[in-house]
Amino acid sequence: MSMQDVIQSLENRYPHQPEFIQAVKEVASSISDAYEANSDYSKFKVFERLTEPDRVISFRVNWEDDEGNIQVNRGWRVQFSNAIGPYKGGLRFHPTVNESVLKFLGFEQIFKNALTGLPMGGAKGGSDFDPKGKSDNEIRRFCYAFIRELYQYIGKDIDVPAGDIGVGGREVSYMFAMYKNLTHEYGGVLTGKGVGFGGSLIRTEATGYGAVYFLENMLSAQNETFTDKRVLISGAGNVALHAAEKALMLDATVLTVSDSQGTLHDPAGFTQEKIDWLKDQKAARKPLKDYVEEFGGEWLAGEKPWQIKGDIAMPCATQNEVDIAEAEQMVANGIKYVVEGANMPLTIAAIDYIREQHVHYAPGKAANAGGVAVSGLEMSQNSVRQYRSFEELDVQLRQIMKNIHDDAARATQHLQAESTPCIDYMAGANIVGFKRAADALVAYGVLN
Ligand code: NDP
Ligand code: 2IT
Repeated sequence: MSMQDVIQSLENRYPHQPEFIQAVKEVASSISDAYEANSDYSKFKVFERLTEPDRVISFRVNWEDDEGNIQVNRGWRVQFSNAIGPYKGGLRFHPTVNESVLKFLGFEQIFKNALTGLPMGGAKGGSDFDPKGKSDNEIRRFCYAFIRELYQYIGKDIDVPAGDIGVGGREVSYMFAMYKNLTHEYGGVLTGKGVGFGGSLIRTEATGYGAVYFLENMLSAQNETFTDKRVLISGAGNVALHAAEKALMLDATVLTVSDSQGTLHDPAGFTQEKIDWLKDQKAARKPLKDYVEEFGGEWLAGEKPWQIKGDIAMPCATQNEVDIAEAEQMVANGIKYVVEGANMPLTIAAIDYIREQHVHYAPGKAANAGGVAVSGLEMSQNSVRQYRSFEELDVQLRQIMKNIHDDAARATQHLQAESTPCIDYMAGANIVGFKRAADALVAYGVLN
């Protein structure tokens, strides 16, 4: 079957999984030459195998709310591929979670994890549970109930979950506690645990910091620096606020963050004090717009950040948050670099448009791989039962992001068009990630 036939059969089989089909098409669009260059790939049906998860585990989660009512949610774990290491990827708790979203995320995770150079396969999981408006006790009871269902399918050498939207250190620690309680095993199993009982330093910061380290390499490839660059960030969660913090540390000016309610624009730029305030405000689940009373700036209710003029855009909220109209707005407002902190934040039409406009573009699977990379370092620290220092891990994270940048750039060097200064990181990341997983499948023969 050709890659096109595989996609057609996926579309026939999964007509209700648009996000998953979108992610497959995006990868397919850049790997066809690499695929055809190695006849083993079609002989061993590598594309067909990598686009069907090893398994999807779905389950019901019963939990009790503060009023004593029984609540019922759905939970999933998509174990996509363990070709190059144990299944690895985050858990998302958000009302929009469904099988399509988790399959797209699990599929992307295969290539992202391969890009880190660490031995990790791809997976994703989560629930349609909405943490918003829930008490701390309800969150704890939900996390316990979720892992009570999932624990039998995961393990430190089998499948290692972590956080994602709606799941941070607190939730991971509750789930780790329940896993430990049920299995009597202190092996690590989830990453992003609290520091002091197995968690790694810099895991919290790693995705946002890593995305900015990736950007640092993109800028230097164009002989540019962060100085005088205006950065627009969407999202105000873990990834967004740590991206803002690192961009500030490297001398950029960060003008916006946002959430599902609107955009916060501070023309004076965020300082560390302001970012610390934002972290506290989000942790307390209080509104972003209170910032204006504290520090000034403007609150744009219901708006996204792309109406503001800037040089660099970092979408760090969620999938498909930037469509073609917003991509046009970015270009019209002077954006020259788009770096995806979120997973698949741009629609295919938006990606096509900014690339046509010669905007430097880094796809999420390359730019946001810092989080899972440090998860990989947490796994190795857990295995040897030792901790590494913040400074040591920061150096490693920065080096991993440089390696991903350089590997992706090298993979497409021979295709570099003279008409554009842009490096094709999208094709590069897809080709490098795909080959690493595909070569393992060829070596295994018929098995996974
Ligand atoms: P958080 O839960 O910490 O923050 C999510 C942020 O995005 C919040 O500001 C939230 O706003 C906003 N958001 C979420 N969903 C929507 C939506 N449907 N519409 C508008 N805004 C939305 O999550 P993270 O920062 O961890 O994750 C952000 C992105 O980064 C995701 O795409 C995730 O997959 C990706 N990512 C995360 C990694 C990690 O290590 N955490 C690693 C690699 C990628 P509000 O609070 O109003 O809901
Ligand atoms: O999308 C991602 O890479 C994550 N949410 C982090 C996964 C992980 O296992 O650390």
